Amino acid sequence: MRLVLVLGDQLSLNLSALAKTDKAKDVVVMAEVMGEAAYVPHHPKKIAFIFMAMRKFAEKLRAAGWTVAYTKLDDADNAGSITGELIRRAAEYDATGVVYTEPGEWRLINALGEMPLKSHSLPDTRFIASHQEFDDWAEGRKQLRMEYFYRDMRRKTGLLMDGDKPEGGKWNYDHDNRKPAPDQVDFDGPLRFEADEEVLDLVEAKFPDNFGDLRPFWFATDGDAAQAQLTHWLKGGLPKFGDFQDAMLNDNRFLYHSLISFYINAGLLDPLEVCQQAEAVYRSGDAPLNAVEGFIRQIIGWREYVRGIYFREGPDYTSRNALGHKRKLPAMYWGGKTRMNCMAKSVDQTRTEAYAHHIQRLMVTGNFALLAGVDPHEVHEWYLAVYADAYEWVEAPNVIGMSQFADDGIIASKPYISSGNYIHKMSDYCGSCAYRVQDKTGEKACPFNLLYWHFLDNHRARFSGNPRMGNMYRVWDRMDEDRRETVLREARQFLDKMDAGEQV
Ligand code: FAD
Ligand code: DLZ
Ligand code: SF4
Repeated sequence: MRLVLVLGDQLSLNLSALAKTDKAKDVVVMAEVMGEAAYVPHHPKKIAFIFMAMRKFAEKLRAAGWTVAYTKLDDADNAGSITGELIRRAAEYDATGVVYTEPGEWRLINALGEMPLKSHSLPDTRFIASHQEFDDWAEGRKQLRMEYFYRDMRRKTGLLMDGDKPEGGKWNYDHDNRKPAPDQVDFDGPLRFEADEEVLDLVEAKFPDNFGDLRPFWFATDGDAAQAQLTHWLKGGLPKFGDFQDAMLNDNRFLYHSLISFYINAGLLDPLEVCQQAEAVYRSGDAPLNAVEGFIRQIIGWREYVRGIYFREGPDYTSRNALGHKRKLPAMYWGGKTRMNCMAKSVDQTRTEAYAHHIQRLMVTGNFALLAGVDPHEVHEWYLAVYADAYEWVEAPNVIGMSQFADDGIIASKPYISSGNYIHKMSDYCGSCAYRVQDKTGEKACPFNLLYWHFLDNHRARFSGNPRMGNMYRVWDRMDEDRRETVLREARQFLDKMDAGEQV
């Protein structure tokens, strides 16, 4: 008999390792281990979500006829790591080897590869593009533009296609999206589900100092509940998803977002089925094309594309630092007080929900870290820890590549930076901030305004030749010299204050 490893983010009945083994003979190994629960200080909600979902999935496997050797975190004989557990179970069951589906992090791929057991790794077939397909697409291209990859995925899946043409005549309806924050949100956010109290008590006892609120815990922890959340959102959230995708509000954390990344990434929902359900809503006339195309693009476009980049670029991707940034991650990321309302709100909801939506991650916390010159590896470890949907294959390209430009432009053709203006346009944060977004210099100047020019000035050699950034340099160069000096001096003063641990 063989052991079949099922990891905490592989909770799908159609997992390749399950499909290629025999429930009459083989034994599934699932293990809650410190090695996975503590390699970064994960948000307590993320740990609880994974443990609850793993326990329910083990029951589902047993009901389907599998033998499951399940180890709880506080079991006395817990070996503490995935490989340790496999070695222990191999001796217990006299197994001839281990079959597993490729994990989503190089760290674990390498550990499994070095294990002193006969093992067989299978591709993770829960994605639309295989590694080979992505590499074939990428080969020989000067720039790996997501948009072209996405079109191939549309053709491959047949989603929103009208014969061999894109539905409606255009591949991408982003032009119709990105409206500023609405006055009223007529969708009541995600469904809330009951928690497993035993797991909550366990996580509370074992991870008392991790950043993040464990309670109230509301995530879905099995496939049926995750589907209920999807159904709820397809009806109430999808129709306006496109319009307000980039909006941010003080008093609404979720707007029209789907809140399904945790579920898809852990295996509770299948990405292709999710998109097919969204397309059905469009076909029945209940959601407009701009919303549905925008949503499907995030999943078969961005999600697949970032995974392709992670595996193509290899294990050193997370240590890249093309801009040479060295600053330590400021205390405000761990809840330290800040006068910047946009940062305070984005971090606060990260602490309570283990969730922030895309624009908060990209244009608030990511933008600030990049403008302030924070070491991208520290930024990467923060995102990997604090979001319940974070595993390296998806987090690292978004952080190292898209947000921090640390991969030197593989994902983003220019850095995602902005002054306070963008945040002001897309949110109501600035109205209740101690800083003034209109002020470019002076005591109350919005820090994003100061740091924006400071960043451009610092990286002139790298970016002034970028055709998409020439305009910004021209504006900067046209400012009179006194003003430029004031901006740079005030930016440095701000950074010095922050580094000294003072509240900024
Ligand atoms: P929605 O806004 O409703 O979008 C629908 C779905 O599209 C998501 O559930 C997700 O599956 C997919 N999606 C959207 N954008 C992306 C993207 N850029 N990459 C991959 N999938 C995408 N997403 C993660 O799943 N895990 C991460 O660790 C993660 N880290 C991020 C870090 C940064 C700096 C940035 C800028 C983005 C990150 N994202 C990550 C992408 C995106 O922010 C989240 O997928 C999204 O916010 C999840 O919320 P939602 O389910 O409500 O998504
Ligand atoms: C994230 C996570 C956590 C917190 N705990 C476990 C665990 O105890 N057991 C497990 O099998 N998986 C866990 N995971 C998910 C793994 O870290 C994930 O499978 C790898 O990082 C690869 O994506
Ligand atoms: Fe953020 Fe600046 Fe607006 Fe304050 S004024 S909320 S710091 S963008």
